[in-house]
Amino acid sequence: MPDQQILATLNNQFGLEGRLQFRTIGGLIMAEITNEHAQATIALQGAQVLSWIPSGQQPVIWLSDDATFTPGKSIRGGIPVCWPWFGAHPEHQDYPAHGFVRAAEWDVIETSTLDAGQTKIVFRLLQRQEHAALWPHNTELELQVTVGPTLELNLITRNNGAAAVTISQALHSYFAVNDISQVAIKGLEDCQFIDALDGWQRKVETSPISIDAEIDRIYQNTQPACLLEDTGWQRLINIETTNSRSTVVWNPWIDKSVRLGDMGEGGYLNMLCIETGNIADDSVNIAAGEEHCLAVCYRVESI
Ligand code: TA6
Repeated sequence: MPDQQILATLNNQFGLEGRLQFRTIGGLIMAEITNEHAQATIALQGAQVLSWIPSGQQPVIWLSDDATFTPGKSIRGGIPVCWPWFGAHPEHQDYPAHGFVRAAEWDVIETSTLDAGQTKIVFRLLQRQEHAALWPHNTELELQVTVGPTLELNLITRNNGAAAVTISQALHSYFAVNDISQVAIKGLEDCQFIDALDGWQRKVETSPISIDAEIDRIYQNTQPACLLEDTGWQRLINIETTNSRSTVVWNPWIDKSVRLGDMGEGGYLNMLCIETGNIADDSVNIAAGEEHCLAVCYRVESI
């Protein structure tokens, strides 16, 4: 159970009356946000958004019914931050998949209410001794999250070191869908993708994507926008990105869900990952003293 003193200090320093308070779920501290536009929950571990529910809407972000909230263990669902490498580490297979920041405790450095009533919270992860063996670089990471009629995330990498660094990254978003058989992804047509289920072969997308089996694809050189059409819930989720050239599409379906063990009963039927990032050919080189900002904005509209 997190230290009650830490909780009290967080609420004193960063709580917003009636809009943002910190509390614990399982072994983790969460920021609970409620404003006139939406509700959201964000874990300090991984600065991981776990839910976003615009007023009068179905949840947009999916969280597994079997998710666990254990320090140091990544949470199944929400928006995990994959950084500074996506997937398996290129050289060290024993390094944690998707990097180490999703299991690290981030600091809250700012909270505020914006003019139109949105709630903004900023998290930071500075270089730490415990991560040095995995990532011997003087970098700092900041995630700005704005909760309102849209959900906006800005992931900023600052290279405070004397040498350039190369990263791959993703905002590994799990979207909630009414029924996986009634969705389509549009905007990735004609893009090349790496098929992680077929020997990492490179192929080209020819049509809007519908899902009827396990899928795990890394689309390269993608456009700044795509959308998730959910005819079951009669809505479109618009995904607008900045400084992102890769999009990952993932659903574990049945067998992989069983192997993962925390997807929940039939969870794969109600989630779809569409991840905004820079991966493989689109990895990012950041010069000494420079910074890079990966941004995404989710906007829901009825159809
Ligand atoms: O983003 C897709 C992916 O890389 C899949 O290969 C799958 O492993 C998924 O991420 C989940 O990874 P995790 O480490 O959270 O189990």
